[in-house]
Amino acid sequence: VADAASLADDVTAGNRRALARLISLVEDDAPEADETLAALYPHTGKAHVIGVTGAPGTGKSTLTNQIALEYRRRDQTVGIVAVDPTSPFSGGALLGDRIRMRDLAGDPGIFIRSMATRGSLGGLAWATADAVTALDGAGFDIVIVETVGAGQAEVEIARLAHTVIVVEAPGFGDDVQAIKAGILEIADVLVVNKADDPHAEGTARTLRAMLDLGGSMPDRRVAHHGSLADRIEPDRSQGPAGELESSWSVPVEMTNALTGEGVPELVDRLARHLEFLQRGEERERRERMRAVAAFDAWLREALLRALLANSETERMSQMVDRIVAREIMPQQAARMLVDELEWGRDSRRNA
Ligand SMILES: Nc1nc2c(ncn2[C@@H]2O[C@H](COP(=O)(O)OP(=O)(O)OP(=O)(O)O)[C@@H](O)[C@H]2O)c(=O)[nH]1
Ligand SMILES: [Mg+2]
Repeated sequence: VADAASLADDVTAGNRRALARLISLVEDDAPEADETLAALYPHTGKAHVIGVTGAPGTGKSTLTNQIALEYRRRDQTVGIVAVDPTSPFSGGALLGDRIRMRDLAGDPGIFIRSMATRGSLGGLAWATADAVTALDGAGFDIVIVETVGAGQAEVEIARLAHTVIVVEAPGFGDDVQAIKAGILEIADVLVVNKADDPHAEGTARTLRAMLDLGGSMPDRRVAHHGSLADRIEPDRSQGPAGELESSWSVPVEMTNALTGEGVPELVDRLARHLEFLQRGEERERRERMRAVAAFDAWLREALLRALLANSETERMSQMVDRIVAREIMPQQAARMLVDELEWGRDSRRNA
């Protein structure tokens, strides 16, 4: 614990090696990681966390590089986490990212880290959240998380980021089919990158039309039914987003990430989105929803661990036998196992 506290101190003091070490601990899912993050946690919550997502090859890394350079011009420090869920299969892509981000190398106001975990995509999402906490605690003004838009990962990013940039690229002409369903819903800012492409204007027009048609998008940041959110914040977590949410209209920006054209305007937008969040209760609403979602997920994890630690392997094995023999259903077995625990019975009485 003393080690964790001193590592946390080093991180908050701006020691880059300590920060790198902490993120490695996070990636390895080491026990010291949690202790260090816990010590760091009171120092967090200051960074503007920006998610950059979109289909492969749309220019997310190149654009992230430019956004970071623009923030540096504005005297803001920037931490970057590049997440590649497929990295175990394409180590080369990460190397490519590192090379493209070379403009930023050597600048103490920048910290870049590619995340790779051997675990599941879910595990990667948590490791990324912890890396964001680490960068936030290290005092970076801006924390950018780049992920390939791959289904659930987009939603996880939306939970993590204050501002979500969805990057699209032209080249599909005006074909709306090419725009992945669902991804528009998590965008706070849409970017058509590769503005040098003759189809870029058309793509931007199509996106603007889609946004107009969509009206107020359902907020996908909501938690699922049967979650902690249902109990704690039934009004906030379900149903249409609040008035404030709908008062932000998603802009479509055009950028050329090779030259940096359009990037200052994009960064202005990001700043305006942060102002929007801070104006009303929107930031507070999002913070609470993030807190509830994280609490809910960890609660499930902790409960399962406690249950497994307190249940006889033999007993569980018997239950599996009975399920296979069709004497009891899996849900009955689960209920029975919980009921057999002291605290399981208590919780039922209180429910
Ligand atoms: N013409 C043009 N090419 C661009 C632009 N931005 C990026 N590219 C190129 O598009 C390719 C992909 O760029 P990346 O930045 O790696 O895209 P990415 O979205 O990070 O890719 P993944 O991380 O693999 O999903 C590279 O060859 C870039 O040089 C742009 O604005 N215009
Ligand atoms: Mg990339």
